[in-house]
Amino acid sequence: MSVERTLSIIKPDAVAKNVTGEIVGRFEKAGLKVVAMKMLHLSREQAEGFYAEHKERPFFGDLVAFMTSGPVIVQVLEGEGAVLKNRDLMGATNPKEAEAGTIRADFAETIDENAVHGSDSTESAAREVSYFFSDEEICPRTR
Ligand code: RTP
Ligand code: MG
Repeated sequence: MSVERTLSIIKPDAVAKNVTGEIVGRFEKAGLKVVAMKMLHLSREQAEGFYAEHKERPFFGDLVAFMTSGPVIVQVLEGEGAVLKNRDLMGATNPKEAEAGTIRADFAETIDENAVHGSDSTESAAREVSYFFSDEEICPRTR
């Protein structure tokens, strides 16, 4: 497994619940390093562009409405196998099916408001990281 980068979004429900620190703590405890981080209130255009792959799905409108309902925290996480590691920490898309101890099991109740996003492959990670961050905004961790 090699050192990878992945994009994480702490979604509006988790920001509203005031659990962003606990969620970042889980990434850090698992050995992922934050190399970029910012808070944003996504515009409709930003949310639609980000989730463009889902634009034909029945839930697309609700997803965009939710993602623009309040601020989010977008982060680039770096580490060995970061993409899969983050997906494991997040748990299943539907919190009711998420394994105990995962972020979605602990902080989310519904599939529509499920606390976090994480890139699902290194290819999506590259696209998603550059969707939110310029090269100058990413800070390589030297220690
Ligand atoms: P994400 O992209 O947010 O990390 O979530 P994911 O990979 O686990 O799930 P994905 O299939 O990419 O879906 C993106 C988001 O759309 C909402 N969704 N709703 N009602 C539904 O059946 C449904 N399916 C997906 C979820 O909020 C999901 O995170
Ligand atoms: Mg996805």
